Amino acid sequence: MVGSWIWPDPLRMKKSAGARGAGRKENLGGLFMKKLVKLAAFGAAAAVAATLGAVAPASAHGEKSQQAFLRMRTLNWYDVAWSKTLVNVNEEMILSGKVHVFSAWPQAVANPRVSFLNAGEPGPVLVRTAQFIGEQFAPRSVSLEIGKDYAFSINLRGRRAGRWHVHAQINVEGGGPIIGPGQWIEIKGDMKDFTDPVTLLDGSTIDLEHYGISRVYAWHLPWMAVGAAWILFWFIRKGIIASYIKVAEGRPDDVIGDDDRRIGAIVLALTILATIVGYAVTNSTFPRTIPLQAGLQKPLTPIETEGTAGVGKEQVTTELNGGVYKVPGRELTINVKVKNGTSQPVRLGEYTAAGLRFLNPAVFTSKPDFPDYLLADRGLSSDDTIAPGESKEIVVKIQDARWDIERLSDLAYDTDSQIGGLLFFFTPDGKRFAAEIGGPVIPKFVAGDMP
Ligand SMILES: [Cu+2]
Repeated sequence: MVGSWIWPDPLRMKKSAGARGAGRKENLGGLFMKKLVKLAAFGAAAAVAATLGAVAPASAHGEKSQQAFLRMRTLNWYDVAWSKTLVNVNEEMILSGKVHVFSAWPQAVANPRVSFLNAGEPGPVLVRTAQFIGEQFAPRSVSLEIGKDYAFSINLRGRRAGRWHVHAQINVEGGGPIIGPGQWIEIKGDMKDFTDPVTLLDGSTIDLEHYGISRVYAWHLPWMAVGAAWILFWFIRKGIIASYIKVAEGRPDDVIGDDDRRIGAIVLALTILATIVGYAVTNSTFPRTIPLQAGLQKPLTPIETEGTAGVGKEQVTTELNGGVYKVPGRELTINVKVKNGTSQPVRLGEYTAAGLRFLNPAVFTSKPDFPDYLLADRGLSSDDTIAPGESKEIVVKIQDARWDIERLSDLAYDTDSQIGGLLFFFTPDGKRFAAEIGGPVIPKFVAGDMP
């Protein structure tokens, strides 16, 4: 559909090119057609740009496109919770949770030496007003240590009405965003009523939502107008690609005339003048400013919860003794050597990886509140009880369609078919102990029991 607009009739092109070659003997009709074709092409390009802009807010979950090993073997999210799923514009909610930094962090991903906690949302539909790692206010990038656990919480405030998928997310420098579990949040009200009051160091309060907005327009609109005029001028008068070819061939004088140079010099002078005047005016209007605080914040205190660090001396440790991933059945069977270093018997209740939770229904008698697309509440089976002080090899079966839907089954096609994640063990009185699990499993592509 678009193609027929962009590409002019080849015969006509040939004719007009020939006419130019014969010494600019184009008749008025030919000239008119050429301009029309160029305008049509310009319009089509604008239409394509507008369409691309309009389809941008897609509803898909990008995390699925990340490789299975990346999601299972980098950050293991757990206890992620959204304090509300329905908020009004201006209402606060808290996204909190814990994250375990996987010990065998994959080589292909940069270490989380510079990491930034964030909420993954489709644009600023909620604004962050504060965030904490442990007890520490953590608005900047932080260093996360391999093998440690961290608790986090993000204060969010409703801004744009709608139904949005909101994830916990940590951006790792050199590794990209690592996305945690997501939940649908409904925001009611009108963005027009949204305010974002912030108290400055001098005690005055401003509304960040509207602060300095006229300056933003005043600086951007003139530049955009100049840029648009520049593009339009070259497009209509000489053609951008034709001009580029001539300049590339070393014949800039064919394209750029004295008038062009004059206008260029005037625009350059105006730009420098605008910058100097703008700088002076801004400096005198705001004599006291500090630069954006962008350094690395450290050190952070990891948490010592029931996480893999253990509580006090009590700890459950595990070791992966091989496993099989049956692709047709979406079933992972792993042999795990468990050492119960606690004073009570424990049972395996949950396996979590890439934000997905596979629960043992024998331990979880009621369904916890968690996004359904990530919760396989009957996805894990394991019958063994491990006595205090005992070491025992157990067989764990993890089976659910979510393996496939969330594309963790892709691990069968990864360059190293390794799983990762956390196992949660529970004592009879409900105390929880986490243990990291990870290592290679063998993918199996045929159903049945044959090897
Ligand atoms: Cu999502």
